[in-house]
Amino acid sequence: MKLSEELLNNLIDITSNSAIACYPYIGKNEKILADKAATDVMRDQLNNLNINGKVVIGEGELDEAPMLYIGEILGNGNGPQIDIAVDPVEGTNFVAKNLPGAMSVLAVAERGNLLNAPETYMDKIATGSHIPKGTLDIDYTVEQNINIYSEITKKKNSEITVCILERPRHYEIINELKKLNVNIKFITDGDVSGALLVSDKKFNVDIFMGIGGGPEGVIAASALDTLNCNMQGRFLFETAEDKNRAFHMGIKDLNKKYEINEIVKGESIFCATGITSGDLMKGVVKENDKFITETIITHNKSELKLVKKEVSLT
Ligand code: VTB
Repeated sequence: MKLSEELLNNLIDITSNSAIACYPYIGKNEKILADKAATDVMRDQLNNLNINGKVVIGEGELDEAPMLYIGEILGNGNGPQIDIAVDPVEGTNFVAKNLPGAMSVLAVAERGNLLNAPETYMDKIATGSHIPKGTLDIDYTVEQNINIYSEITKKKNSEITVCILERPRHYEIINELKKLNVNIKFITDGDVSGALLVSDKKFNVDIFMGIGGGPEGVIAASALDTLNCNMQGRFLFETAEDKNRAFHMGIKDLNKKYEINEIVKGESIFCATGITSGDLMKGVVKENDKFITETIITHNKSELKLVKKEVSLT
């Protein structure tokens, strides 16, 4: 095991502190300030670690983002070579409007093991570990996927729930699901959390599908992989410029359908602290002279662990 327990604990501290940095902005309608507060803390603290880190999923690219851009080198250089995916605030709208489900997220893997994802969309499908790998497929119709799922699980359509981002681009899928009498869990943002809902029966989500952010897809895959779940993804490019940029990031086949093990390889850690309370964990709570945070962490085929932390106000 190359990713150490020490690194794991450091990551919990960092996402906790970046979630706390966001706390003053909850419900203030200031997405950019919230994101900056969390990003600054995450960046500073990652830079203090004994790692030779490289951001592969970041807050934009060098020319457009002052912090945590793709390709940025982090850490003091004295430690393992790792790839880092950062999402200091997953669900900036949730923080701005004080809605459930915002979290601060980091994922790491050994160097070269996390797909470099461009800032573009990704078509995704994910299921839990009870479904054999390669069973559902983004290239099948909605009906085919539902039929296969129903056959394997012996669930009627009316007992199946699909989670999907509520967007006009999904109207066709949504109509199809309605026709099939499948239940829908709509999410307005935050499709990292949405995808993770397939990881445990208690969340009552059978399948996650639809088009969301590519970087969010890679981050979700890093958690789903350690939990033995399934995911497929395919980048979608709107403009020639998008395609060109992706090509230069090393994506040679722009139509490639990625299996989860091509998105994340080997050992990985996924670490997310709640900013506002959601399905996965509670948000930051301020109590007298301390903050209380909840973090979920996965590592190397372990269970999804929930860690509570108390951080004193200084
Ligand atoms: C999703 C969601 C994000 O972007 O990836 C979504 O997880 C996709 O983009 O929280 P659109 O909003 O354009 O559909 C977010 O909502 C925001 O980054």
